[in-house]
Amino acid sequence: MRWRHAVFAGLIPALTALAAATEDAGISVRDAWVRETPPGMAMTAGYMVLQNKTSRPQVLVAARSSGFQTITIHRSITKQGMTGMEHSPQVELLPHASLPFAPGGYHLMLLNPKRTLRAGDRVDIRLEFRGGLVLPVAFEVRK
Ligand SMILES: [Cu+2]
Repeated sequence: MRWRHAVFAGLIPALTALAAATEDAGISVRDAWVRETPPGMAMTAGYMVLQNKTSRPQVLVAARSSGFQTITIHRSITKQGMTGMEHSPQVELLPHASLPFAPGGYHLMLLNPKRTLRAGDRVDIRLEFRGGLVLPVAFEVRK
């Protein structure tokens, strides 16, 4: 029986790699928007609904855009009646689940926009996931 185990041990990693390749497109984003910035405002926030259509967890690890100096992933939290924000180095999406980035919760913190953002403008942001998947998303600027 020992040789059979050896065969299975060799097969399983190959099957896993195949599944990863076909499921990589299984993350979608909807309702992506960025809050309008008053002139001189050095930061704003981006919101969206992420949906993981795959059967594996997916992990958002970074967001980048040529329109901002820096983008970090934040979460608004309330502790002992005080509201603040904390940096989230990564956000895990559970299999077959959606996760909202919304006021009062997760958001993309967008620092130092290179131009004033007005309602109706479009902002392109690339979302980077663990494993190398990059998802370009067009965010609409809203009031
Ligand atoms: Cu923030």
